[in-house]
Amino acid sequence: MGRHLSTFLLLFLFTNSVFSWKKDEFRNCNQTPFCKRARSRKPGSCSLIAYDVSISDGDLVAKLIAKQSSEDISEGQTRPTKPLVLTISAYQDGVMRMKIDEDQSLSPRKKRFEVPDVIEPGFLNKKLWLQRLKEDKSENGPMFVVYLSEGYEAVVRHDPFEVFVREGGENGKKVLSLNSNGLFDFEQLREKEEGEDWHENFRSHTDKRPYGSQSISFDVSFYDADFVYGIPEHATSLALNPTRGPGVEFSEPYRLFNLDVFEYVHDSPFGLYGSIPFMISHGKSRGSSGFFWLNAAEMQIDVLGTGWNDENSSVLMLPSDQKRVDTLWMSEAGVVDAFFFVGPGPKDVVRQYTSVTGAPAMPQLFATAYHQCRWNYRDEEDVFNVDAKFDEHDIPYDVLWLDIEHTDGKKYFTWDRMLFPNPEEMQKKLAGKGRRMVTIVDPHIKRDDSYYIHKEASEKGYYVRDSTGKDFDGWCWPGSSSYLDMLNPEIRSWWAEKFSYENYVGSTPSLYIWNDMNEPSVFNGPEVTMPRDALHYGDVEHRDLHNAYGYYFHMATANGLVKRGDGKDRPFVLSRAFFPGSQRHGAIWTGDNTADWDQLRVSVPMLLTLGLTGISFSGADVGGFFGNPDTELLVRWYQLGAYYPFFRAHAHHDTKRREPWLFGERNTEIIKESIRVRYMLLPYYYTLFREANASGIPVIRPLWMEFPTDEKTFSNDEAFMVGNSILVQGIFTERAKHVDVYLPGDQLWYDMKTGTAYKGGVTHKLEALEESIPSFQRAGTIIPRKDRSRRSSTQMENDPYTLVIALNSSKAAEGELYIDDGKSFEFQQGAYIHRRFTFSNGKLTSTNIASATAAPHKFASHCTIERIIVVGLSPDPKTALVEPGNHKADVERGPLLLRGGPGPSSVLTIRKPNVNIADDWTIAIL
Ligand code: NBV
Repeated sequence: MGRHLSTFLLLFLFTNSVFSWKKDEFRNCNQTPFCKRARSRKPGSCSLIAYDVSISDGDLVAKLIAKQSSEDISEGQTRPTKPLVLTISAYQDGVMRMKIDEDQSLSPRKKRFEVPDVIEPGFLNKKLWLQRLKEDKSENGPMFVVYLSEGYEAVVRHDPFEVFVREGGENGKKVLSLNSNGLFDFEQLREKEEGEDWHENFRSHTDKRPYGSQSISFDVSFYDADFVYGIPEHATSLALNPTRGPGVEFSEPYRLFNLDVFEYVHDSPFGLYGSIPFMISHGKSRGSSGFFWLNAAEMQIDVLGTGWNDENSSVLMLPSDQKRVDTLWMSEAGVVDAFFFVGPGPKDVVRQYTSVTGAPAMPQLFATAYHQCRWNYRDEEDVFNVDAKFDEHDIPYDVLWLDIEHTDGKKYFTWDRMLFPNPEEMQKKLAGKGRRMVTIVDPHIKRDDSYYIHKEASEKGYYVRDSTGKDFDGWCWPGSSSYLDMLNPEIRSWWAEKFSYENYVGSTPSLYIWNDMNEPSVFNGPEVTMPRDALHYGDVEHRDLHNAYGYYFHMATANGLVKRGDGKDRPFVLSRAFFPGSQRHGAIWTGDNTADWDQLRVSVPMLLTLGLTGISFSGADVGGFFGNPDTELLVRWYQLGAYYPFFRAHAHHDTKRREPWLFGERNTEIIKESIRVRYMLLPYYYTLFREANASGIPVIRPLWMEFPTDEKTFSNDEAFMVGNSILVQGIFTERAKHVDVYLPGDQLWYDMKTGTAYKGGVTHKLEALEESIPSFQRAGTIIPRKDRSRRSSTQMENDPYTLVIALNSSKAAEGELYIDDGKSFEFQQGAYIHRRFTFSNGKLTSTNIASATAAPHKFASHCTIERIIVVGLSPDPKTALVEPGNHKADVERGPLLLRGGPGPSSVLTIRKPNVNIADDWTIAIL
């Protein structure tokens, strides 16, 4: 009893300290010596020059050496530096890789850490053989130029050293550059000198720093850019605000350090749960370019506002007419392993980035539908009641989630058998309606000898070690906990085995997984995480891989789900922490947001940013995790959340219950309608998930990704595109009467509810309706839907389709539909259907666009098209002729668009053309 009480008290104390986030629990740049040093460095202070430039094994290689004379060194101005080695390689499709590391032939103190398992193996095969090295003269000595790809060259300037990509030709414009402001600095490993103290203290924690300072920093410039975007995760605007320079708002750099931040604020450069050091620029005149630094140590990035460097502008070597955005990148450790992406379109950059870090995994269809979560659904009865209520109210949902309280004492893979005596039956009962469940599996392992996971892990030596070599012991939900060393592939496969049906007792094929707290969160650790001097596989320090810890955990869990059973199903694992490449392992959500309007608003730029950086399957907790949303906020959140790629409602255990039917009949109806709209659009979403899987282009996109020359879109983060066809505008204020919606492009947009046409290129002041937020279909597009209302996506499988055609000014439109079995990997062997629908000259045509290697016969669909809605056709057609078959279908005017009201007379419906979705056919309107 006494022991339980003290455990409870300790837990209370620790969790309470987590439960009251104060800024000073986390380090700022001034308290982070490497950041402070890098930020105080003067432009032009880098004295490295590039020499011995040559081509070796198809790469450009050079040495970087300090220019100082021997007198400078003897006067003790600075330590002598050993040369660094620079390597530049080119890859297909406009990707350049640049590495800078210590010279291994000079036996550095240790090999600095390079993050393994992130680069997509196929990418390395895309290497091009650099050959043509030429030398250009410049005022400051030679510049070494290699042909990079069609229209682009890589240039290494000798003195001061600078690397840049430019458009082809001597006077080609710069696209991206590194060290143009002379801020490059690389602290090499060295032996400790007498009297030196390398310890770093923060609050009550000491980091032993056995290898001393080893940070790297440099400036990167993006040319012809109006804005830069990316580098999640921060709760802030889509276009990144400057962090330095005249009149800046943020005084801290954007921090990339995976942290469990309690009650994060909505407009801050503070680092949250995940980190992706990838930035994308965009500007009207040229388009986009991108820069990615593969490095898993703490990073801080400054966006330097115009005029940041006025007093030092003479150090710059830039043609005056070229606009640019300068940035400063600082990391605590690791090497420079950087990728330059030439674009030139935003979609090109994202494709180039995901060619390096991998394409987003194709989710199972159910995972793209609606998820119902709460901390916690208490017991089986609660689960069954919630499940039954969805049916009673005729609201579809696909997945019911169980949070940490379902376990026996926070020992993952176990069940609290008092509350969940028959987990298998419970899952089977839901599976009977085509529904799934998700349980949470966190990375902290309870140090309890009677817990099999702990017993095995400690016997096998599978835990991360503290700086003294003992198993690291930290405090988390279960009390004293250890953390598996996920850097080690052997441990990852051992972990993956834990998800087999035999090992995970009580699991069934309809159970999927949620990885929380994988930053990793350690309640009593420095900044609520693991000490940086903790040790991993191969004696890698935690500081080197901190930002990738959650990535490895997510990867191992996803592999576990792939392996279990017959290994046929695609996994579904939601993770809170992330790193480049996480898109290959599953979905991400934005963690513990709060039920307020600002957090509803910031969810849009946060998710758009994730999409730009490869993570297209992402969502924010609908309703807000902390606090009780009032009814209006909750309703608005459902209306917006229904368009998030990952659509899940979730709530903290201290909040009031908020299932969709608890807010009065009318609100239940409105929430139901927003969920149903998502279900109707599932065929469209699934097609977009496939596009993301094939090309990296995200499911939801900033407007400028679709309208790259429209400047008005560049900093719009209140609206977004779903694919290329739908624009959604959120409503982020209470009792809004009106909402301003900017509709880009020079074509029309059709209100998806009413069919009313709006001009593009104009901001429209629209009445804010209670029942829905504004959504528009772009003229010239075709959207596939399934309109019949069912309990879950599984039950829609054989339902017929509706096509919604919005015609442009040439009375033409096109769209796509992708279908597969919704669950297995067979689509990778060609078992899918991919159709293009084109409307022109009054005729709709369906053609096959599955790739030549596809084997569509392996996947058949007997679904038909039950309705075709055409918006924007003025003559009064009577009938439609379907070929082959030469049969007629009825055409009617003014039908329903989305449920909710009759459309205007420019909308017509072709009823029951009854063609098969997989076939070639035409339908002519007569
Ligand atoms: O597991 C409990 C919660 C979870 O509901 C939430 O979604 C996570 O982000 N978890 C965090 C731990 C406690 C947060 C206060």
